[in-house]
Amino acid sequence: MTDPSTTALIVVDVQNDFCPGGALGVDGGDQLGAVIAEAATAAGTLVATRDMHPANHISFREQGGPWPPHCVAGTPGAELHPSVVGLSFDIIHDKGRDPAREQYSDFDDSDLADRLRERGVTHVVVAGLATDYCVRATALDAIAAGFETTVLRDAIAAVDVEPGDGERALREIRAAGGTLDRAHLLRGREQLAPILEAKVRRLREVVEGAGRSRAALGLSGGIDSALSLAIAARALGPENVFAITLPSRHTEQVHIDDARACAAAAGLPAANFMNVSIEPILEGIAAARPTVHDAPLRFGNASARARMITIYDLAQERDALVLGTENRSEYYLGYFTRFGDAASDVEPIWDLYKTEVKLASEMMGQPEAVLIKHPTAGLWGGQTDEDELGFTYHDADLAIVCLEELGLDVAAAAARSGVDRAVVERVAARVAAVDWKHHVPHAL
Ligand code: VGL
Ligand code: ZN
Repeated sequence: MTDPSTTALIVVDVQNDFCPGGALGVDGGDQLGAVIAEAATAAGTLVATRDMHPANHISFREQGGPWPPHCVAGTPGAELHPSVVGLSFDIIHDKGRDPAREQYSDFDDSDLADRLRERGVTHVVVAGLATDYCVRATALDAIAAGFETTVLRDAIAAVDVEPGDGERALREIRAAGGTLDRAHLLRGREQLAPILEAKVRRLREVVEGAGRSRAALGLSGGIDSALSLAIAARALGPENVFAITLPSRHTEQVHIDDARACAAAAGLPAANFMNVSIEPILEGIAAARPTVHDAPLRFGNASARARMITIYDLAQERDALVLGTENRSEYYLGYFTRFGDAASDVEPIWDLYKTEVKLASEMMGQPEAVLIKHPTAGLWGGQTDEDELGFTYHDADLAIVCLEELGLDVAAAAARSGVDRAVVERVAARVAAVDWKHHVPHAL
């Protein structure tokens, strides 16, 4: 992409104290090593920075500062984390040694800019910790110092003292003229493995936090519900998960069989899998709303809401939380029914794009038949999502990452992703058209 000889990668403060278990541990801080190592191969100059404080630093709580003591020079917490320690850094830059000054930026009162310029660097790529403090300040100062500046979105992690701090910092960096990129537009197995582990852990915490031990969800025979189920079975034990498949007249037998196979693959006892037709509910709806059949979309939405009522009642009967099955692709494309499949207590796969869901389902041992099937919302006979949307999920996923996460325009998103420009345009139009669905209800 860019010329390595004029590019420096600055690995900000990936130190033991900023990783989980450290004095100021940042969630995911220990997971950046693989992406950083990859990014390092495209940079002619590799810089590590370290927060390096005296024991009486002004930012520590005992001195009236906001932080617990961290990265005290000479302690193990101040050393580079093992995930990056093996890289051959050209420059190791320390900051924060003055007891009386906070220094979040590596360019603050330092010769780093000059040292980079001496090496012919014009482009600075920033990775590391923490997005909302030292990454933010370092990127903003790199821009101010005249470097073309890129923050690697998949090689950073935020403290998020207030939820959203990390995202706000990235918006600020873009507004100042910086750009965002990712080493991988979509995550592969290596990146997904720790994410799935974390989901298993967090689901257990959330269910326990709600004073429950069980979860219930609808199974369609597709990969999204299969993955939510697999995560739940691992988190709570298969005996504590209830799965129900809810066919209508349009549901082909193969999907019911696949749903049963998913439940079996996740280890659910046979009694925890239920198959209940929603036709009686649909008849009731049609009695109240005789024209519900007039448009496939109306009937489809009514079906999704009929399923929601059934799942919630099952959950209440079993004292379970309801798991949703919405993924990131459906979220951005607005491909969900409000109060239907979008209704849930927990969304286990909300942050995963469809392409990633497929890989994750494979990693969690879901059946081959489910993995290779064309995604369908099952709203009417023969329906497939990709026919209905007019593009493939894989293309949509790449386009959405570039448009929404990197903030690129259509032309730049097409160039970065390799997806046909006309497709990117269609995806962008759809994402924009359904944006209102993420802000409902609109309170006036
Ligand atoms: C940092 C808080 C305190 C950072 C340093 O490296 O982002 N954050 N000191
Ligand atoms: Zn510090």
